[in-house]
Amino acid sequence: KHLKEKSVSIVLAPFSGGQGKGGVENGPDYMLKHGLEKQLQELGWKTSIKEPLKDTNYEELKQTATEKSATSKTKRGDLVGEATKKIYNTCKNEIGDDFQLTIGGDHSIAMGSIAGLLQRYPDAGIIWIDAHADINTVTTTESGNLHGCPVSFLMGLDKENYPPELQWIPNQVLKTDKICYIGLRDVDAGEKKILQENNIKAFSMYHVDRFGINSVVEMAIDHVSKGNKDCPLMISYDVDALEPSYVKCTGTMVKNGLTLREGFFICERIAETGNLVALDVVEVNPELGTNDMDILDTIMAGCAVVRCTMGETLL
Ligand code: HAR
Ligand code: MN
Ligand code: MN
Ligand code: MN
Repeated sequence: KHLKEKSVSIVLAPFSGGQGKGGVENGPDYMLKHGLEKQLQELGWKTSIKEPLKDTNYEELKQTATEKSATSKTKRGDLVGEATKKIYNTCKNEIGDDFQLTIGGDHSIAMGSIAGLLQRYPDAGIIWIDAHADINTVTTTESGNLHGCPVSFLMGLDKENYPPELQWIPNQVLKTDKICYIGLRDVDAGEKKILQENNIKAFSMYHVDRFGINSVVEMAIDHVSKGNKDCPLMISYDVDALEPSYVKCTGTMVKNGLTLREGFFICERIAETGNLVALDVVEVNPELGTNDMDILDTIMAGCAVVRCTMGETLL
């Protein structure tokens, strides 16, 4: 409906500064080596690759980052600011009428991909698949990791405390009633308060069990679409939403997650609306695998999320 042709821009976001573990910056490489681009071509997509972070010297950045942001409560603010702003500019200016597929990297990259998408589709609804709510503010975060904060930054919550490097995010670009979560099961006390106070729609694993995944996805689509049957939709997919026995190579595993089928069904059902315009796949960290099987499982799950979103299982 929204795309003129079946063409996808694959935005590579090999970035790990939103959290402390190395390796998640290799997610895009592993997924491409697994054949992701060819898989999309086989589904009839014209593909092109965008690399907003290609010329970034991270070693240099990391040095200044530790010095400059030593006083801030959030970690590596300038690193995250620099990387997400580049991703933002690419997503805002270089996607045209393509589907926007962003491959992370940790979930802080969604500050760039979602802010960018919302410049092109200001009305888009965001469906956030995750074990975590990622809505901590500078004030509430206990870890200081910015991958636990992207949603609050996109909403302009606690803006007076933003690290200066993240001031570029357009103010309140994401409205509190245009996002819906599925899969939550590890939400900090401060985050629960923010969700409640702002009336933000969230389906935890409890709701998945209570209503079943089909009803949950239906309610999520309805909520973010606000009565517009043509509302553009984006999925921001953290692979830690999935049950860790299938997805071990991710930085913050939480047990009792979505089954693989539930996780894929979410993508398939949203794809079926014909309204999808963008997808993030994040937190694939191949370096956290202790054997090749575990690594392959996680990469395969990440690639399958992309294919299910891009129409593989629709007849
Ligand atoms: N809530 C915790 C924090 O803010 C952990 C969240 C980060 N983990 C993620 N994000 N993978 O989805 O630090
Ligand atoms: Mn998560
Ligand atoms: Mn926790
Ligand atoms: Mn996340």
